[in-house]
Amino acid sequence: MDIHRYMAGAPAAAAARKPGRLQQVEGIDDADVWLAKGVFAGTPESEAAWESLKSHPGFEDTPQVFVWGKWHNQPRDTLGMACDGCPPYNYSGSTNTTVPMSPEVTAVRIRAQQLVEEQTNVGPVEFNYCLLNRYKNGLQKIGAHSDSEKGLVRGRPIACVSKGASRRFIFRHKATGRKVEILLEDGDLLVMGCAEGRNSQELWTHEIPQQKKVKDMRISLTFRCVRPA
Ligand SMILES: O=C(O)CCC(=O)C(=O)O
Repeated sequence: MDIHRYMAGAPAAAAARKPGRLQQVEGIDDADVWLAKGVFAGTPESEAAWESLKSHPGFEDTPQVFVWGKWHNQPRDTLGMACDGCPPYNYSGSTNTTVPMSPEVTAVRIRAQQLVEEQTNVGPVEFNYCLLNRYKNGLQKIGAHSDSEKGLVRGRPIACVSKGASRRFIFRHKATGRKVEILLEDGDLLVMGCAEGRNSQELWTHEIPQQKKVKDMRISLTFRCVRPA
């Protein structure tokens, strides 16, 4: 397994990375997957979002998703937040409880959009939906899956901002089974590209495994471009 621990002070690969810039994840050579360490660590907009989401009402506990032809429990809390006019988004067979996007999450969305436009080759992006995942502790996880692109604008990336506890994030190549692992820490921005020919969702699965020693909460804000109805 390729393990890339892109942490401050870590050796080799991490040392060569420019802090705070989106860069291709090493070990993933056939798809676009970019990571920027710490760009949302301690920023006013991300801290306000974190504070508001930790106890935000309306999260659905342990939603069911349809993966590999079966329904599975997903031990985490989820909530969708949508911009005005965004149609309902169907995530892996289930439509999440969705509320209007809060001002705090909107501020993170706008900054994430800017970073993606400035530091990748995907062109203009308009994220209009955020699927929030709240993992109360390391017992909560998300199994190996790739995000259904049904209902999303074709070729648009998915951007994920991590807040709170550090968690392992494992990519697995669908054809070869090869694994690439990164550590997602507070403030990291991960961008999974979906451009034709380098589509990370088509070629790789991703997952967050259980880590029993992790006692703290993590929340991910995953921004998507939902196709207008
Ligand atoms: O929490 C994360 O960083 C990953 C979430 C995820 O895989 C998803 O929303 O599809």
